[in-house]
Formats: sequence, C-alpha cells, structure tokens
Amino acid sequence: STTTARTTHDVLIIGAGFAGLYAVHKFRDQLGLDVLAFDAAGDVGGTWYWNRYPGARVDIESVHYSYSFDEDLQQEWHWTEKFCAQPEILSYLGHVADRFDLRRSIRFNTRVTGLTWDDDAAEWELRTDRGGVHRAKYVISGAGTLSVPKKPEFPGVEDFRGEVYLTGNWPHDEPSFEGRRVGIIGVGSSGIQAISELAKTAGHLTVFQRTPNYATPIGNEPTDPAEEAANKAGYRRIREASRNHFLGVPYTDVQPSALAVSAEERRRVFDDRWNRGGFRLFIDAFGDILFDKAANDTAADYIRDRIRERVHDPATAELLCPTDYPYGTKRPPLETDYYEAYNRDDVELVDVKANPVAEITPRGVRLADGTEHELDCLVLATGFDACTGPLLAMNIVGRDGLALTEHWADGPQTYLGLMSAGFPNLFMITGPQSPSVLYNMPLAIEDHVDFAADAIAHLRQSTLDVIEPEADAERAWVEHTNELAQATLLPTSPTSWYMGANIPGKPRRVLVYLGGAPAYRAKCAEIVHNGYQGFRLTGSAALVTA
Ligand code: NA7
Repeated sequence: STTTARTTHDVLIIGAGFAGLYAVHKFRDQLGLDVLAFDAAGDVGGTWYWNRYPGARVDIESVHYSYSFDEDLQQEWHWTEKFCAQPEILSYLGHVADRFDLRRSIRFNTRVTGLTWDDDAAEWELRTDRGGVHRAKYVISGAGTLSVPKKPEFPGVEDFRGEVYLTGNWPHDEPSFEGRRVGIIGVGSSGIQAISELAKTAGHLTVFQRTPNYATPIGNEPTDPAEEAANKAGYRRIREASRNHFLGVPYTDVQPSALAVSAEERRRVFDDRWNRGGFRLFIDAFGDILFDKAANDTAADYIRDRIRERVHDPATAELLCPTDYPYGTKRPPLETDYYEAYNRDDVELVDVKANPVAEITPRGVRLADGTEHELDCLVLATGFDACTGPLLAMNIVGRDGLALTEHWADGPQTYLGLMSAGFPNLFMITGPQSPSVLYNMPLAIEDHVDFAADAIAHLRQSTLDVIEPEADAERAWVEHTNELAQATLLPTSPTSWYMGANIPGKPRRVLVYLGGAPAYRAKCAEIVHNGYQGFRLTGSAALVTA
C-alpha cells in the first residue's frame, strides 16, 4: 500500500506551508526534478492550517506578506483587508496549491519521523509515521519556525473537566465560547489576538498574565481599491524595496535616532507611526530603538502612556504596562481593541508573575496562593519551541551518525541559517540564525528556496552532487550572529523566544540573524559569487563510479 511505500526521488520536501508549497513548484516545475513532499496536516497551509484560533491574523500587510514569484498570481489575487485574517490566508494558500497543481506531489496526514544521511549512497533516507521510507539526494525542510507548540507545563492539565485548547493546534470544529467561563494563559501575539475576540463572546474571560507585552495598534481596514490598484501597478518596485528593508517591508520613514530629536518631534513621530499601524512604530520610527536603551526607553514610555489612556482602571492599566524589559526584545504583538477588552465587566486580568499558576485542577486554575479560578474552557497561548524545535523534532542524523540534537546541544550551529556542517544536502528554509523571523516570511522563504535551487542547479551542471558547509565557516557564522545579537538589546529580555528563553532548559542563544535582510542577502549573494565560499562541494563516490 502507499502507506508503507519505499520510493526514491530527486528532492524530498518537508512541509506544505508557504515554504513547502513554493519548494514543490520551484523544484518540480522550474527545475524539472522529481519531488515528494510531506505534511502532518490534512491539507496545505502550515502555520495557517494549525493556528485557527479566533482573531488569528497576519502582522505584515497582506500585500507584502504574500508570494512574489509569480506575476500573474500577485496581479490576480485580491486581499479583502490590509492585514488579512487566518481563513483568507489559508484560502490563498489553497488557491496557490490549485493554481500550480501542487497537491499531487504532497502526502498529507504524514509526519516525518526520521531523516538519516546514508554516506555510501550519498542520499537521505526519510521515514514517516505511516511507515513510508523515501530516499533522495536533497532534502528541503519547510518545517517552519513556530510550528512546535511549547508543551503545557502545568501539572493536572489532563484532569481538567472542561476543554483545553492550544492556539497553535486549534480544533477545526470552531468551538463556541458563547456564555462560557473561559480562561487563557499567555499574552504573546497569539494570546493578544485571541483575547480581543474571546472577550466579545465569552460569558466571562480570565486572562492569566505573566509578562505584560508592548502591543500596538495594527491599523487594519478594508482594502482601498485605489491603493490596491497602485500596489499592483508598482509590485515590482514594492518587492524590491521590501527585500532591501531590514524587516522586508517597503517602509521608508525611519529616522536615525530617537535621541537626536526634541521631545515634541519624537512624540510627533511616535503618534504618526502608532496611527499608521503595522510594525511602523517598531521598525519605521527610529533606527536605534533596538540598539540603545535610552532610545528604547522613549518608545517604551510612549507605549505605556498610551496603554494608561486606554485602560480605565488604573491598577489594571499598571499591570498591563511592561516595565522589566525593553520594547521589541520580545516580538511585539499588534492588536485591535486589545486594551479596551479590559474595560469590560466580564474580563478579568490575573497577575501570575507574583502568584504563578500552581496547577490545573478538575475545575479550573489554581494559583500558588491557593486561589482557584473556575473555568469551563482553558486556552493555552503559551508559545512555541521556536526556530530549532521543528528541526530537532525530526530525528535528523547526518554524517558518521551525528545527531542534529547532539550537534546543536548548546544551541543551533548553521552556516547562513540554511545548512549545518555534517548534514549535507539538507536545506533548512528559514532556519535558525537566518533573518527569517525578523524578515517578511514569504520573501524570506522565497530567498532561501531560490538559494537551494540555485545551489542544486549549480551542482547538477558539473559532476558534483553534495554541498555542505565547512566547519570553520559555520563557526564563524555562529559567532557573527552572536556578535550581532550582543550589539542589540535582545539578550536583556528574560523570556524572549528570539533567545530561546521561553522554554525551560533550552540553551540561551540568539535564534535569528540581526543584521537585517539586506545585509544578509548581500552576504548570500557574495558567497555564491565567490563559488559557494564556505561550502564544500564534492562528488559522491556513487556518482563517480556511476
Ligand atoms: P509567545 O510570544 O511566546 O507568548 C507566549 C505567552 O505565554 C507569553 O505571554 C508567556 O509569558 C506565556 N507563558 C508561557 N508559559 C507560561 C507559564 N508557564 N505561565 C504563564 N504564562 C506563560 O507565543 P505566541 O504564540 O503568542 O506568539 C509566537 C509568535 O507567533 C509571535 O511572536 C509571532 O511571531 C507569531 P512569558 O512572556 O514567558 O512570561
């Protein structure tokens, strides 16, 4: 049967989200290779398949957070809102799958459980939870960066009599919260989006907050037809400007320093960026916010003032104001009417920093001081094992039996956040130590898939068929990414997933390249130009004897 199939291909692709879908198209339709892809989900979508919680929405304008590789696709597709909600992004990915006939190359409901490099054959062997064993010279991981939810760390979850929901693995039957007592743990991007919606429907909502967040208005609105027409007419220029911007968006108004202008001018800039929404306050206000504590303080003060204006009860407002870490060192959430939710009588904010969650009881949540909050449903918006988690979950074993878990025991080791020494021909799309999670994801994905495709095409033009990073080049890259992080305020955040600090026991290492997308892209181009500098390109014995 197909479930226990043993097959051989040119390229195996893991995932059918933004990365896997583009990879199937790129390798199958543009390079003419034999590909097979896998996804644990029942259909395409990746992140947008699993994160179906109420309020799930993109934080980068949809016109930018979309594929750029096909001109007709971007001309024909219509986004109904500036920042689209999850169902629309999922239907976009479904449309892409239809348009390029991608599903026939994807095995759904199939999880990759093992990946082993066979040095004699110079091939990867991939195993699935359906008993499949598949071989290929090249593997593309599109397993994602925020796809492995953090395990619930509260004793007693199994004994809770009500329902438990994970934002990152939301059921497809759209549970109703109408009139019910709902509790939610976590106020990251997911929690904040969910809270704003749940507040409207739940009978009573209890928010368990450990670390408050700097959330700012997303500024969502229906698509303006004139703007859409202008965007479509200028898409080439827009994509180019995006790829030349730190965060992969075509913003142009950043000023050098928050400290170089008067308090009035600063206020004017912050007001303007706040009102325009998106990541403008974070990335398009002042260039030193992520690097200089005094500059950062001006933005943090501004946001705290705005929170105090919006929340009526002063004690609740203070609890919602972050004080012990700089703005932007945790990924800043974007919101619509989030702070106003706390002005409702049926929404309660509970501080679990001072008084942590002790356990989940059959009736609800019990805190360290013994207080019990009775609930019908509990939503866990507690985050992800970011960036490394998806790769480390696949039992990857490279050359000489080296396990990826071993190679990365003290934190990820990559070259360009794309490959790892000892793991030949394995391309980690948006891997750790690449700019991905601080870049516009679809563009980051296209850049990485294109890099892999060019590398493979380059190999195939010669008698070579194996590419892997030199150990020295990898060491230098890891050092470089660490140095870049040290120059920012990121390491000062006690719980940021950017630093691996949200998971107990996870090595504290920067998981993202902080030099910005343009510097990163220039570096990649230079490396290719210099004949794949830092990579070792070889011909396998199999190829030589063939
Ligand atoms: P995040 O941003 O990691 O947020 C997780 C939230 O859950 C955060 O508020 C955590 O508080 C909280 N949390 C986690 N564990 C606990 C425990 N044990 N007790 C109390 N509170 C806890 O994940 P999201 O899913 O919201 O967002 C992930 C990314 O998806 C986002 O950054 C975007 O890129 C899209 P803490 O801060 O650790 O005190």
